[in-house]
Order: sequence, then C-alpha cells, then structure tokens
Amino acid sequence: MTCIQEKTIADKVRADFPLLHQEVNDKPLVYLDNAATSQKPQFVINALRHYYQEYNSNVHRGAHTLSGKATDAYEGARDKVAKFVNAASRQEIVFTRNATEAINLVAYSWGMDNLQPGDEIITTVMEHHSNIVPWQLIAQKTGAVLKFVELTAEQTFDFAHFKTLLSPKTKLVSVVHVSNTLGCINPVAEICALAHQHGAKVLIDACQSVPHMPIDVQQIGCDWLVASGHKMCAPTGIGFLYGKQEILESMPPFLGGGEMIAEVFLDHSTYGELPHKFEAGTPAIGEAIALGAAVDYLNSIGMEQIHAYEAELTAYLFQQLDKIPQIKIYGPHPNFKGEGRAALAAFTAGEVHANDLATLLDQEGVAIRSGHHCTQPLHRYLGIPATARVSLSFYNTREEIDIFIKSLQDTLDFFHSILG
Ligand code: C6P
Repeated sequence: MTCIQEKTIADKVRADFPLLHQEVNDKPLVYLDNAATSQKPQFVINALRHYYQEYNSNVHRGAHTLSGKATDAYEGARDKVAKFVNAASRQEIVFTRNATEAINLVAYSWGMDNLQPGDEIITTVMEHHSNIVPWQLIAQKTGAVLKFVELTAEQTFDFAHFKTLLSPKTKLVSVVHVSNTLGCINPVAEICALAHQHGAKVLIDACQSVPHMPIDVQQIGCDWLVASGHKMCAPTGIGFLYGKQEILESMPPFLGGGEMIAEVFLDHSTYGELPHKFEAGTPAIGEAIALGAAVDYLNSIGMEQIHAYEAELTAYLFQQLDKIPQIKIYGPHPNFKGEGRAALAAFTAGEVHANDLATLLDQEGVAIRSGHHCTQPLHRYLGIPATARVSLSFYNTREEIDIFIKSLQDTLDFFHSILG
C-alpha cells in the first residue's frame, strides 16, 4: 500500500522564495535565522519592483496620476496592516522604519509628556535592547525609574513578580510578546488587564509574534503594539506602531517636517490628523506597499495555519536537540505538539563557543545566529556570554532540521576530537 503524504505549508510555498534555492559554501542553503529577518516571497519583491518601475511618485502631495496611484497603494497598505492586527481604525496604524523607531516614538512623544520624577516603568529582563535603551534614555530625562520583571524557574515571565512591582507609581508597562531568545510567549492580555487596573499604559513589542501567529490588538487590550516589516516577509525600512486612537491623539508629534502638518506659520504650526501627525517627511513608500503585499501573502496562507505548522516544526526540533546531551536550551520546553513556545531555540553546547558553532555550521550551508541577540541583560541574568540560536519560519522543513542537527552533531564531534 502506498502512503501519500499530505503536502506541508513549506512544500507549497518554498518555490515562492527565490533566495532559498541557492548554494552557500557549495551546500544547499538551510536558512534558520528567521528571527533576525525573514526571507521575501517573489510576490513581495514584485510589489516593490512594480512601484519603482510603474508608479514611483511621492504621496499625499501630487495632483498627477502617478502620485494618486502611489497614495492609494500606500494608504491601502495601511488598511491591510490595520485589518491584520484588528485595529479599530486605520488612523491607529503609524508607519515607522521598524519596531525600534516605533518604541522610540512612544518613549519620546508619550514618555516626555507623561513621566515625572519617581514614576515607574515596568519592563522585563528578557527584553530586546530596543525595549530597554529608549526607556533608559527617557528615565534619565524625566527622573522616572525602571523596574524589571524577572523569570520563573521555567524561564518564562514571572507573573507573581510582576504583581509585586505594580503600584500607583507604575505609569507604563512595556513587554515583549515573544522573546527572541527564550521563545516564551508572554500572557500579554493578562498583563494589559492587570496594568490597566493600576492605571498604567501598556506597550507590546510584537516583533517576534506578528510574523508567526494571529494578532488581535483589541483582544490583547494593549495601548500600543510595535512590529518590524522585515521579519514578516516585507522589506527592511518599514515597520508600524499601533496605538489606541484617543492615546495617539493626545500625544505630541515625535518628528517635525513636511507631511505631518496642517498649517505652518513662522512662529508656530498646527498638525495633521492621525496617522499623518506621526509620519514626518517622505515615507518609505515602496516598502510600505510591499508590507501590504506581505500581509496579503501571509493571509493567503493563514496565520492560524502558519502557527500550527511552526508548532509541529518546533516539536520536531526539540525532539532532535534533546537527543544531543551537551545541548542546553534556554526558555520553556514545548509540549509534545510543539505548543507553549515560539519556533526558535537559543542554546549552549558545553565548552564550544556559540560563534564557533555558527561559523562551522555556515560551512555546511546552515545559517543560524550566535551571540547575545540584542538581549545582553538577559544573557547576563542567565550567566552566559552567548548562545547559538536557530529560528524557524513556515517555509522551513523537517529535512532542513535534519541537516542542521547532523551538522551540529558533526561540529560537536569535531570539537571533542580536538579538545579531548
Ligand atoms: N531582533 C533578532 O535577531 P528592529 O531592529 O527594530 O527591526 O527589531 C528590533 C527587535 C525588537 N524586539 C524584538 C523582540 C526583536 O527580536 C527585535 C529584533 C532581531 O532577534 C535582530 S537583533
């Protein structure tokens, strides 16, 4: 009897990604650095090329046909992003360069206006530098104080500790949804509900969740949420800030210049409506349009389906990594279905340095990341200088995980043969 295997999502979509079909160091590329940046489907590349070849024009200012076309496509991309995260209105989506710029926008615009000496900002020890450094800068300027939620024994968000940090002094909670190092999925809806009971606002860094699972900002209940396009099949140079309309309306502009004004006089200016108030200067038009195409592409596969397939891959990855005794993975372990954490694993391998591992794996065509992944405080908290990190996407396959595991095992065997 022949058994016909059902096609996986990866089987169906791999042909869409031109970059995946190449050799690196004379070996077929196995790209497992998706948390750093995702690859781009031809559909998205075409959207960018099409803009530059067919209707490159500035937006919101030209009476001519091409400018109208560019404006419609740019604003159409905003509608797509708004729907993708279930924002209540398109005014709630501000295009930024990336998630980092979106956090800085909130830190400078809202933070400088609303934080006083002694006010408290709660964040966590697992944050990316992008969700620590802007708050340090604002704390230095305003006299606000930073507090950090620590980890549970399973290396997840310690909710009990979070509760002890909340007080009437808490003005802001800024938390990552999915850690880029621990892979834990934080209980963001519960965090928002509790923070709001204490009168604090909440920002969610959704860089590592938006590309991998359905996101509903209204269900989460956050005040702001940020993400980067380049991690969700779109180009670099484009990201977005979601903010509740009444909060964005109450915030002053972050950057001043063209596009964001209503009227300019020599001694003062009035500002445009949302979201333009926060989009000073000529935006990344083609990149925003391509982000809209990336949203269309992800929707055509389905975010539920992507999440479920990546969970299967996660279960398989952990089964295989667990067979190698020297490997210590950080963050929570998934259940047998691969649920309970994101599709990435940051790990150490005994005495072998993560950078050496990544360099030798690269010789086998396997791309992983090594170092601190912009979470130096977390690495310090865990008492380790660096980790190697493998991070998956919906276009990865079990066969690629097998190649990674074999290369990893061969590399470790090599090191043990020379280190004794
Ligand atoms: N993490 C990684 O390899 P930008 O640079 O603005 O696009 O994204 C910043 C950022 C913010 N938060 C989280 C949770 C992130 O993972 C990142 C980017 C990459 O893990 C590059 S350091």
